[in-house]
Amino acid sequence: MQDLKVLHKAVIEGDARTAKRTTEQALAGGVKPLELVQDYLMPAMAEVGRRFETNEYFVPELLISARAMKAALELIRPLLAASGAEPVGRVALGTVKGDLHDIGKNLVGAMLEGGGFEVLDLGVNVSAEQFIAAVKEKKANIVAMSALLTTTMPSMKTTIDRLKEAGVRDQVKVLIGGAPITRKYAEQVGADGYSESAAGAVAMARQTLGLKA
Ligand code: B12
Repeated sequence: MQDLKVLHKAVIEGDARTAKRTTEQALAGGVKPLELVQDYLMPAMAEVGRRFETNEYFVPELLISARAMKAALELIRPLLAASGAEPVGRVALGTVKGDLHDIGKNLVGAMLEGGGFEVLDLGVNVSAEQFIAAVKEKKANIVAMSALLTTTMPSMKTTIDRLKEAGVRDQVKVLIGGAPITRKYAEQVGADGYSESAAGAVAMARQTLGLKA
């Protein structure tokens, strides 16, 4: 079994090929997909964030690290998905308007799929209207919004307000998350749930639908 620190290092250094190859080998060797995410990929991305904050990294480094993380996640995502059982709920998931960060959102989506939810991934820069359309047309019963920028957090409130105006707020539970989001903020904007992690998102989604955690 290879040393999985190689995977951690590959994401930090933005080496997508090594990240992909190491992930493939680890999965073939029986390492659990969730272990790869929680013990190697997420800590690596946290270190990338730390380097960015201390000006050791700039936007180009962020991008190549994000690409390496995605290369690994693409292999892991399908494995986290449910085994074909009836979905426990349908989630309209997206990064809010003005915001292009999608790594956390993708992890949340993968974890929700792993938790038995059907995920309608609306992508990034998602408007209130797009969330409303997913509720009305695709019958989503959870709206899950991600925001990484303090400047895009207000889009969450806008979406919740528009869901009310469209008369569908009562049909859905609203979950929010992303690095700048707090429980207090979730309460302020009238969301039904908040979690600081992708794993917590699954428990929160189940809880809001009244299912056992
Ligand atoms: C990678 C990154 C980028 C990449 C994004 C690539 C991509 N495809 O996503 C690129 C280079 C494109 C980028 C661009 C920008 N970025 Co940026 N970026 C980051 C960085 C380093 C990491 C974010 C990340 O992926 N984290 C890893 C994931 C796994 O964590 P996460 O997103 O928080 O998600 C977890 C939880 O929050 C939660 N979660 C997330 N969403 C949801 C949703 C729900 C419903 C739930 C329940 C939970 C949940 O679960 C996830 C898993 O546990 C952060 C720094 C940081 N420490 O956060 C800055 C950061 C977010 N970026 C920042 C900035 C300023 C920008 C730019 C404006 C830079 C620029 N000058 O152009 C642009 C904005 C572009 C735009 N319009 O969106 C700032 C934001 C500052 C602020 N106060 O708003 C940060 C904080 C860096 C900093 N300290 O200055 N960025």
